Order: sequence, then structure tokens, then C-alpha cells
Amino acid sequence: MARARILFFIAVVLAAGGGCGRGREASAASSDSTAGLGAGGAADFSGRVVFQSDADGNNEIYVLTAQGLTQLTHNTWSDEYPLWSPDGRWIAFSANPDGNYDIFVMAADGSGIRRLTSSPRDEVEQAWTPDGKKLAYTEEVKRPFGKRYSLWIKDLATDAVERLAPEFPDSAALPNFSPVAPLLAFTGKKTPGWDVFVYDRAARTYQALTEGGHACRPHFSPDGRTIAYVSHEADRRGDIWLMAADGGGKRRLTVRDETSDYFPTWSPDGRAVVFCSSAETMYAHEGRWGMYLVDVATGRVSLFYDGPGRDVFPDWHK
Ligand SMILES: [Ca+2]
Ligand SMILES: [Ca+2]
Ligand SMILES: [Ca+2]
Repeated sequence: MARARILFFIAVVLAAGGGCGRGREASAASSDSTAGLGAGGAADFSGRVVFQSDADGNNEIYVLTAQGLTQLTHNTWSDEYPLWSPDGRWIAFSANPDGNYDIFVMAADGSGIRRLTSSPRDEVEQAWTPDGKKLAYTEEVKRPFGKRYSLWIKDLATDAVERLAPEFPDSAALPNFSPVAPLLAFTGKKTPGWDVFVYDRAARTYQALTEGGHACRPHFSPDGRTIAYVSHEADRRGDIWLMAADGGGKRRLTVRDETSDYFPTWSPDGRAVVFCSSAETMYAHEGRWGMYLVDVATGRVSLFYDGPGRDVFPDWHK
């Protein structure tokens, strides 16, 4: 009963915020799926895709290659949002072994887990700097209604932590760095709903790249020229869109009114975006989710991987 009420409350708050695929705190992991991931229809591809799935009852981190699937975490809590370090040697992720979320790093084979945060608040949805020396993350602070989100950055060598984009006056979440310029893209709230912003780390200024409160989850292409993001503008459910790094040339890449298309990241060659899709929900903790590819030149969508769990937050390294 309590969980149902919490779920309802969170759903209302998320709906009011425009929805960005959040809702981890209500993680209602399926308990009827014990068969492991099995053959999920992986496409033929090169490289390694790290992602999360709740196929074993709570979220674990997996790596998919053309040779098959490797499970990296094995525990009773939620392991989420894995991201390769730029050199492909490490994976950063968010997990809640103590009941709140913290940021961790492990080696590419799942060994040597190192904890980076230990506050009673939730630290989630991190990003590597292009040199691999620092990790930015989102801190969530619960308020009477909803949450306040802010961005922080930690130096992995010195453990020094500082606020990121402190000039931005409202909630900021989901950092992503340009690989070629001192730019940080993030999801920010200035009006009801969320929009995509970019913060110039040299000039210490920010600007909105979208408006209207229907966009989130920006991710720079490998050459830094294009940003993939999620917009509800066309179908109210979510599609993958592209825009130039200055916000120009916006175009809808997945034209799929029947699905919520979310969590875009890029193929290493920048020719495709890997994303997740659900016909039932826009929240990663509920409904059914699989991973898809969309070709940037043609817009053609193909199934990438769909196992028995919710397969979300893919990140592809060469
Ligand atoms: Ca787990
Ligand atoms: Ca924490
Ligand atoms: Ca759609």
C-alpha cells in the first residue's frame, strides 16, 4: 500500500515536471524474471555496449558485444546508468547499496569497484570529462514537493569536489561534456518542464538550446558537432531529436508516435544513435524497454537488443 501511494505521488510529480525518464526511487523491479538475459536479438556490431537490465530482479550492469553478454554486477541493490570512461578502461555507474544513490567506478571487467560519493542524498546520472580525469554527477535533494537537482564535479586524483555551472539558478541534471569544446550540456528547469541547456565552462555562461519544457537528456556526438536529445514536442511521448551544438537545425530523428524513445547515446563512428524504446511508459523503472538503433542519415530504426528485463541506458565504446 505504502509503495503504491509513493509510486502514485512520484508519478504525479514527474508528470508535472514534464518527464525525463526518471523515477528510480520507485524502482519496482520485476521479480518473475529469473532466466537471465539469454538471446536478446543483438545486432551484429563492433565494440562494447554497457547497459542496465533488471532481468535478475534488480538492476545490474551488463556488457554486450557481438560475442555475447557479460554480467558485471551481482547484488541485491540497484546498479544503474553505466558509462564508459573515454579510454574504455572504466565504467562509472550509480548504485544504492546503502538505500540512497552514490557514484561508483569499476574496471571494464567489473573488478575493483571504487566509491566516489557517500552522502545520504542521491548522487546519480554522472558524466566523464573528455580527459577521463573527473566525473560530474547530479545531486538530488528531496523537497516537500518534488526534488531540487544540482550538478557537481569530482577530481578522481585529488577527490576535490566543486559545484558545476553554479550560475544556473534552477534545477540542473544529467551532465554531458562536449568531447572537443569546453561545453557542458545538461537538462535544466527554468520554466515548468525541462529543457536542454549548454554551459560554457570557460566563459561561465549558459544558454537554452530548447524552449517549451519538452526536452531533456542531451548527448554530444563523438565529433562534438551534434547533440542527440529527447523531445516530447511532436508526439507527447518522446522521440530522439538532433540539433547542432549551438541549438540550430533541430530535427526529429525517430518518427514514432506509438512509442516513448529515450536515453540516446551515439555509436563510436557517430553514424547511429542507440536508444531505448517503450510502448508503455517513459519511465525506466516500469513497463517494457528494449534497445534500438537509428541511422542518422536515413532515420531507419532497427532492433539492437531486447532481453527479458528492462534494457536501458546503453553506452557504446569502440
Ligand atoms: Ca544489482
Ligand atoms: Ca548518496
Ligand atoms: Ca515516439
